Amino acid sequence: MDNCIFCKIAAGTIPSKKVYEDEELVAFNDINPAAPVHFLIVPKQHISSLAACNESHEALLGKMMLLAPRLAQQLGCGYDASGNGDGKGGFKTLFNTGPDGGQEVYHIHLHVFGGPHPWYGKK
Ligand code: DGP
Repeated sequence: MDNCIFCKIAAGTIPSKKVYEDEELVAFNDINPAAPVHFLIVPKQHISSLAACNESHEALLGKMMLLAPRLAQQLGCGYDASGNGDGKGGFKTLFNTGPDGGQEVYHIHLHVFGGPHPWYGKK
């Protein structure tokens, strides 16, 4: 999409601090971080929001979700899921959807926040 900022970031025509890229997805640091670690996982394909997804997007959405713990681990806020909520670390994931959901950029993105607990929920 011509005037979509995340399409431009995905294409590399607008700079960003990328933390991951493959043929379908890109992840980059949020320009206005709400936590010590705050990145966005974004499909290169333009999809306006979670509400615009259908069955054809299941694999892509699953890939986005599974990338979150992997990148969180790499960026120092992973969580060892072999326990039962004990141990340390962890992160929060969020899709804002639509005006009442607080969505500002209409290209679907998964927020990933990490850092000490008081930072959580500020977005
Ligand atoms: P939201 O649509 O409310 O879920 O959040 C959009 C997020 O995108 C917001 O936290 C700020 C971030 N953002 C907006 N424009 C840019 C940009 O040009 N570069 C980067 N890295 N992040 C951006």
